[in-house]
Amino acid sequence: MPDKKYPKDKSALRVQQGIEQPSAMNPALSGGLHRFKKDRLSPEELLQGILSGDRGMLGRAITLIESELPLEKQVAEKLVHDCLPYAGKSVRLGITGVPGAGKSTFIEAFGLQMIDKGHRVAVLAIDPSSSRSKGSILGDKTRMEALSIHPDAFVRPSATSGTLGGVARATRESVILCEAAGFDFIIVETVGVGQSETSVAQIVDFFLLLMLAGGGDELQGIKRGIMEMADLIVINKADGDNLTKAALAKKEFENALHLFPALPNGWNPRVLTASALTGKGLEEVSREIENFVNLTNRSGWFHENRQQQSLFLLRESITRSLTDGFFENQTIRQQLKVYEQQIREGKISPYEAAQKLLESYFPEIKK
Ligand SMILES: Nc1nc2c(ncn2[C@@H]2O[C@H](COP(=O)(O)OP(=O)(O)O)[C@@H](O)[C@H]2O)c(=O)[nH]1
Ligand SMILES: [Mg+2]
Repeated sequence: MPDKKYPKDKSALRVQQGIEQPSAMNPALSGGLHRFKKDRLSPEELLQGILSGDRGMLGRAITLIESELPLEKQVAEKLVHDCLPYAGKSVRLGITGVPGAGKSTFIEAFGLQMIDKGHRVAVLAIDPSSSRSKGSILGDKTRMEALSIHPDAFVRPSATSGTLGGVARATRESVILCEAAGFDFIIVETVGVGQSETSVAQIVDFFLLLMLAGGGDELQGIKRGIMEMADLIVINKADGDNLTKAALAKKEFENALHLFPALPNGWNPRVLTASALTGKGLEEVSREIENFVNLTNRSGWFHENRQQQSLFLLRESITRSLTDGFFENQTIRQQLKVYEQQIREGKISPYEAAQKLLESYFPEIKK
């Protein structure tokens, strides 16, 4: 639904142009960052922009979050901190599925439906694989075109090639900024073939797995672990010749789900069929999410789960920083080589070597 009141330079599309550059690129060579440098905004101006719901400002702020440059990282950290009091008032939906399952098409249709219901919808599409091509991103942009330019939506595909932990952090902090900007329905899209969905599950409230019917292997390389995380499985492309196959697949997935242990929140994940193309079944999906939110709000689990996620991220972040610091330490690197040789020669047990290395790094743990 193009809206003449919102010129191109105000839409999320403008922001996306900078994303095709790796964020670690020399700023002097990168159009996006260079533009930022020329008319650099203060953290206060960015904060005000975000709080007023300005999507251009939101996009610039997310660029800072994704940046590897120390100065920009610093500004981003302050922004996230200042946005926290305004964040949290949203439903966070994670969507995963193999490439081609129809995630982008689904999000376009579903996002517009949620806007019709009065929501403001933000979409963060992440793919941690560095191999993701420019073409694929452009494909997503065209598949989410109507949503991208809608004044009540913000669409942000990120082709970041950072570490998994880094990508998860950037996504989580982008969610915070989107919420502070007044978006109350956040969709995080990931490709369901890697490990990214495990970290996305720590960011979202509701996890939707998008599947296809037929094609031989019913599980389509989706690991059992991912199915276990799903709060809802949707068989997409249930249209045209595909209807019977979709109904069959629905049965198969229902049977598979029966074998999984019950979820601690009392929720029973269902299997639905839908067509992102015709819009059929999308209403049921939104009703399912609504039921989930109502149920877990009443039981207190919704809030409890977010707290648990934050505590998990605290520990994970500490573990990562400690591990990185340890293995990057020059002294440790040298000692590690020596111990590795001794382990090969059977002179020392790996546990003893580990203890000695840790004592060398943290002298205070020595008994
Ligand atoms: N028939 C049919 N095709 C669909 C449907 N949803 C997506 N597609 C098509 O499937 C292809 C991949 O869709 P896309 O949204 O890019 O998948 P993604 O890789 O999971 O994001 C595109 O050609 C879509 O037009 C659907 O519900 N029915
Ligand atoms: Mg896609």
